[in-house]
Amino acid sequence: MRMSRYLLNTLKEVPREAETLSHQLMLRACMIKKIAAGIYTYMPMGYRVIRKIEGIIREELDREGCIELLMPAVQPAEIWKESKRWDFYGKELLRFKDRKGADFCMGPTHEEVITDVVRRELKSYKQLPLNLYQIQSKFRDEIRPRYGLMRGREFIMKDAYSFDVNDEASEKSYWAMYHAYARIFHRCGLKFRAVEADSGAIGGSYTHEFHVLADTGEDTVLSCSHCDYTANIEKAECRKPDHIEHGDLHQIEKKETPGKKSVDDVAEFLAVKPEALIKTMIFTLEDDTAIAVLVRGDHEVNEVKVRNYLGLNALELADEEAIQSATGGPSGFSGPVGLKIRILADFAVQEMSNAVTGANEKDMHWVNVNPERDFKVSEYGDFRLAQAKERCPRCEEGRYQQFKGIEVGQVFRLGTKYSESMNCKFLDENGKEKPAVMGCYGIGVGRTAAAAIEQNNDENGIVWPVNIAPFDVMLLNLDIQDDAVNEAALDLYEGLRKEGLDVLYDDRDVRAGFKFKDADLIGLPIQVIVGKRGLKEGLAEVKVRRNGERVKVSPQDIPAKVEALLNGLKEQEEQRR
Ligand code: 9G3
Repeated sequence: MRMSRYLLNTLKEVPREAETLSHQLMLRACMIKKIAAGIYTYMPMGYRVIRKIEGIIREELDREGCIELLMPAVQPAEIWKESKRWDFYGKELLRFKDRKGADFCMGPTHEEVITDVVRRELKSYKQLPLNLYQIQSKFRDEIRPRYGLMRGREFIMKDAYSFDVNDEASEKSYWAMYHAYARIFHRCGLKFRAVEADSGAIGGSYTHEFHVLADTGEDTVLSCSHCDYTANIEKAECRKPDHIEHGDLHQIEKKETPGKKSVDDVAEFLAVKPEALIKTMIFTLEDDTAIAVLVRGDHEVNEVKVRNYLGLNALELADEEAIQSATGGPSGFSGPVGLKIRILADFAVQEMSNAVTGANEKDMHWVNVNPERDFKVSEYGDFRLAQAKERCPRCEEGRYQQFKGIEVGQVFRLGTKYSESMNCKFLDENGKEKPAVMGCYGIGVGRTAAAAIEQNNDENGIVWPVNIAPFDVMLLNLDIQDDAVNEAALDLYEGLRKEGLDVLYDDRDVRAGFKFKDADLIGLPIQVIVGKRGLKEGLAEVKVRRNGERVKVSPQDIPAKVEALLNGLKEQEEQRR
């Protein structure tokens, strides 16, 4: 492709609305153009990356026996009413009426549609296992779309759905997709982790998220340094603390702590360590009852763990009024002593003695508070956020390491949630009617491209992994006024394409320096540079974008040299761990 004929106007300045690096670079390299909040046009070069990622996904899923189809983006409300999700989702589900006043939504996901498709086709267990997938635009009306393709409102997702005769078969499908995902992300040249994630209140089922490691990732992931236990911080389990033999329990005493609310302020004022405090969080449940959750002063409540323990879909921190009515005192001075509401406490609280807690009274705290003597805990559990460096709950040697991740894929066990509610059944070998056991699997295609940039860049721009680069080679002609150089450049252009390589030929009438900057910004893996000076020595130059390595080669050896360099890069990138 010739740059002079292409649609690729790079930007020198960083657009101010772009907060993350990948968003800045995608805009500067003219890969995307925003048309509305969270809604983008994939510009020609950006779309080539999308197509490369889709190609890898298709190859790996087809190899697994998955079958591609394409479902509608517009979905009728009826099937969402069957699955009882029409009233469950709020404004994130973009709804509208057609000319006859019928209700529709822009599909944010396709469980209902695929279950409707399969229930019409499925009769016998002999048709299972079945794994159908599509690569399709989704729409989720995010309240704050940001970071470009990372959190858009309309985005391209590969979503797959598996149908099996029973849980055991469904488990096989789940792990087949799990390993297919690992192959996909390795081939995309990404360093990633499969992470045990929170599967919501649905007990028993589990899910893994695939995170690309990047400091700008929004998710926090904890991974054991020794065994391979890796979990999203929302789910990461905490090792139960070792039992501590208490010393003697002192007399409880109320102390004035004027205006001291935070753990650090109270600890400093009373000259104790934060871990001597019991932090009391008051939550209101869906039915407006209040509960208290206690954690040690140096720990944080893990709301997802509490919500799942209670089997709730929603759980929120009590507001001032709810705190007042539940504890009798203002926020910032809450404590368990004298509380009439249900109290959950993290295991670490069980090992505390002579602790400090709020006195449910303005500017007052209790000291020498002892669990069971001074307050009753209804249940102890793992209710806190795990932290880096603490011991792994799964093995004896390891400690948690914390890293930031960008979630690019998810694999879910769905069980019969949709097949029951939407009557997607089959006759088993005994002629008995059974609901299909389902799984669903998503990859954010645009988000994978953005995550690849977050993980592959330097001060000059993008450094594309070979397998998802929009082109293989950037061919720079430094002297387009010179016939000999033009002829050599065209020969190279043809020679490289004959090797089956995708070439972007910078034949623009601009200064060399400008071409070098653009080549580094756009980030193709290999640059081939042809100019008068080099040709005088009968040489052209090859530059590897990732490490800046340059080598002068006679033009006729360039295609083979480039092919070899690309294969070497591919090798390294696919082995990334
Ligand atoms: C909605 C809206 C937003 C949503 C959903 C439904 C997330 C919704 C979860 C999933 C699960 C899997 C198949 C591919 C992989 C993920 N956000 N989810 O169901 F109506 Cl507005 O989408 N679906």
